[in-house]
Amino acid sequence: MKNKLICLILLAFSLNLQAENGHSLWLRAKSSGTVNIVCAKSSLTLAIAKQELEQGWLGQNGAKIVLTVKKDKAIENDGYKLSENEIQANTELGILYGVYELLRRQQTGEAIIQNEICNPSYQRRILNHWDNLDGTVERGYAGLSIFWHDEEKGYAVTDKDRALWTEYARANSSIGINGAVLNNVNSSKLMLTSECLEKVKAIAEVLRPYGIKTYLSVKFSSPSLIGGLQTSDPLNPEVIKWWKEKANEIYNIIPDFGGFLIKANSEGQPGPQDFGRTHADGANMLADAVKPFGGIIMWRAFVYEANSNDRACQAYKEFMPLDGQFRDNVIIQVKNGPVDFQPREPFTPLFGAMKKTSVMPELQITQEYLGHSVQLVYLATMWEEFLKSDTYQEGNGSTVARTTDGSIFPQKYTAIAGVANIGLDSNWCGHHFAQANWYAFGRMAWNNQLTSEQIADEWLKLTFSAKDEKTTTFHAADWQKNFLVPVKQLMMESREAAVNYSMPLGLHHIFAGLNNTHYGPGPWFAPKGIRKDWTPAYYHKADSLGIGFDRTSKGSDAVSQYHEPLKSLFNNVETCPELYLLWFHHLPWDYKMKNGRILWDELCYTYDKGVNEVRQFQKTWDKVEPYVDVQRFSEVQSKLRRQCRDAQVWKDGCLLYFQQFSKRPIPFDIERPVYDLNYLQKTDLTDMLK
Ligand code: GCW
Repeated sequence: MKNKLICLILLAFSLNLQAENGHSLWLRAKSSGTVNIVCAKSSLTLAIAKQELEQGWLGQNGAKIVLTVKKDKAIENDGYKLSENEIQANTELGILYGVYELLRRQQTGEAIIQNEICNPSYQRRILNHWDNLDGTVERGYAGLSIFWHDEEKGYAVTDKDRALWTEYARANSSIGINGAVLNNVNSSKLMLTSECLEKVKAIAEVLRPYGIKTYLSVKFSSPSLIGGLQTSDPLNPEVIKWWKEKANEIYNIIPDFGGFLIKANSEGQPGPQDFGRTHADGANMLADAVKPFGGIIMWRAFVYEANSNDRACQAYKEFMPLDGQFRDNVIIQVKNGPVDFQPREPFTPLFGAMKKTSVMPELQITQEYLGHSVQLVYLATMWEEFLKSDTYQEGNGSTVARTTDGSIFPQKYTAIAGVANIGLDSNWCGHHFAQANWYAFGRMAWNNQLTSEQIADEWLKLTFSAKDEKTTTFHAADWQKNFLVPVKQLMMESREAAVNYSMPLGLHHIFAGLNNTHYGPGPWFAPKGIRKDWTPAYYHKADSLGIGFDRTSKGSDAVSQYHEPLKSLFNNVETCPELYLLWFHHLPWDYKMKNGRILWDELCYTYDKGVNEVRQFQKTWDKVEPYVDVQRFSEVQSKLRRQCRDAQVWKDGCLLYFQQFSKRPIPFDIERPVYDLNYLQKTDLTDMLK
């Protein structure tokens, strides 16, 4: 009996040791020896750099490392020159980035080449938090905001807050993120009140030593909403004065403040068009207010009108005529795709087309349309596809990456933004694998030529290290073969699987509409009186003749917004990549695909394939159990089970719904649906799928 008790205690103790809630992210290295750091300067940032080296050193025991802040023409911005025993940078922040890179290489085993120069692709690498001042997060699936709390706590700042922000800042800095927009683009008018700004100051103080600037989303109508003015017309002298004074007030308390992000005349938000002015009038007025302090304005191009015949055309139509009219400290922030962060879209045609205006990509890290924090979807493959898309605007090789990072156009400022997936959940992102998307965004923002595979490899090594407690007994080779290789493959296939089981062949925006969750299928959703472009039928256009959105020259002509050869390539059904087929074409159900199948059959096989892919992910994950701590293993396992149920619902819902139009059988060699369409149409899928 006594022995049994001791065993139980020991078991509980060892389980506790293995308890692993994922809070440490990819920052787990514990030094294996000492390091002798030589650094002539001292500052908060350099102190962090030294501390990181001491904590995470896996190099030679007792080795010397020199940190040198000294200008070198080859080093740009906060880049650095890396050697095994020296890091040189123009700035202290560059040293810190170099330290993180050195430690990463020590941990992953990637070679350190003598005097390698590493420069960032974008000057500003920014997270956009869609956090509301009441602590909720729009499209957040990882708990409440880490910055804002409910009214009861008001804007008070506690030590606990500061400790969490420090961890957040460290995580960002370790992957090169150097900016954070602290609040939702659907901004509260209270954001610019002095009380609220005091809190921003407190956050900025914590983020600063890690090289992270703070930015704010602002309401364009702030002068009338909180400033007591009659108007917010950007050409009105009182309004201009109000913004100048506000900028002054902000920079007085936050001298390194980054600037403003604005969602204007979009989804009901106020903007310059309310006063008969243009986006350029609005953006320039704000740009002038922050210019004396070195601030920038990120002006979003996410605009679409109710009742337009094609929402995908709108941003280009509104913004192209304004090319060249913006101040040099304005950057137009453009979502990767022309509709809205869908599982797959072609790139927004504004990239490369706006030649006299700075343009920055906006990616969505939070999985609004890709399974929230329930589904395992590694987004870096999608971002790689996007960044490497050739716009052809300045000849072959004018990729989105190169048209936005200053390689082709001489932009004064270059930037990239990612909508954050971070909340108060103990593992930060809701799903352990969603951390990989935060990580990948930072890494790609730093180096837009990195491959998604390289990043997955790094992230897995850092996050599920072969060197941690449970796996020390495994040889690295064994770990690589049985954990790294299969799990990396799972990650690499995960986004395509999500496309397959939700919106294959160019389908888009066919989500369940109930409660606006964007979770689960809803191609049928069409309540009376709703805006047409908020119903899936607007996008899939299924009818007895066929399915798909005709964006060819005979349809909405969205193709003409692309540069040749893309315009013709997309326009012609023979040459249009099948990945985008139903994005650009409305085709008959018996349209012949390249593999000889008819479109309807291909749709069925692709949905089915998606479901089977997730079933395979389950097997892969179950097999790696010996290599993963108990908690993370079972949490991921349970989420994969639900992902399978979700995928099944997607397949059944979409195929049974579209079958009403195609009037053809689901090919008999694939698994039959298991849900009734009726049932799916009546159910709130977010509840059902829980
Ligand atoms: O994708 C849509 C989202 C909205 C979001 C909007 C935007 C912040 O459904 O929740 O609002 O895009 O990007 O402005």
